[in-house]
Amino acid sequence: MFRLLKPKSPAVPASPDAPVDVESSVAAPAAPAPSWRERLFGGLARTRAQLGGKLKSIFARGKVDDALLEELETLLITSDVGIEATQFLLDALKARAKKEKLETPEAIQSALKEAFVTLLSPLETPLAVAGHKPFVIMIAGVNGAGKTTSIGKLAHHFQAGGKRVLLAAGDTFRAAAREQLVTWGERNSVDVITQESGDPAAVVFDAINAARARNIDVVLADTAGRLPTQVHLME
Ligand SMILES: Nc1nc2c(ncn2[C@@H]2O[C@H](COP(=O)(O)OP(=O)(O)OP(=O)(O)O)[C@@H](O)[C@H]2O)c(=O)[nH]1
Ligand SMILES: [Mg+2]
Repeated sequence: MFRLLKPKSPAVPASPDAPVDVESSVAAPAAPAPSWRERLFGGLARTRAQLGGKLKSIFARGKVDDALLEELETLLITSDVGIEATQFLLDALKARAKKEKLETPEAIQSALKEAFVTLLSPLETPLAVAGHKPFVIMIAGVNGAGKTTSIGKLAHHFQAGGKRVLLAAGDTFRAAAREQLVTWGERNSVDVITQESGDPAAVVFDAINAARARNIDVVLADTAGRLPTQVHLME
């Protein structure tokens, strides 16, 4: 019932939706095209420059007053930090400012950084996949959040740790999603279980059966984008 796509050639992981540089393949020798890593870090540098610039101007106020907290709140929420986490960070910064008189941009920045570390470090636990075989990870989330890209990265990570990986193309909502995952599979030399059409659950079911038969350690299942608050879609 299912189609198994064998990887064509091993290669380094790269963004499947990266633009194809047609010109460089036909034109006379030109400057080498930037690698995937260079393009990724270039994109991240732009984000960092924009966000960092805004943060810098907020910290430059030099004291934790209502205006600073308000600007910081807006920036955190618009950067998808989330309401609860933003409130935690603002409260922590306010309490620290009251106790320690934060009066320089550096002191405010370092207090915010520590509040972030307090918030995030309990979540930093190793992902132990040895307890189940296959260990199945279903990636769910909002459209465009980076699910399929993360699957590519995770596949590479698990393979580097000596695990056998299989991908399940459970985003059956649009054909391009399947092709995107297949490209990631090719880049990591990992098999991808797909179906021409149909039910995401059937694809994942097939993938798990295939994984059992082939002694696979980890199955990574892609899904179509959806809001986690849409309970019926999540179910
Ligand atoms: N800067 C940055 N971009 C990312 C990251 N992960 C993914 N992207 C980019 O975000 C876009 C969407 O990534 P996908 O992996 O296709 O997202 P998705 O959640 O699978 O999207 P849907 O399948 O449409 O719901 C692509 O252009 C990716 O290159 C990341 O960690 N950082
Ligand atoms: Mg996707």
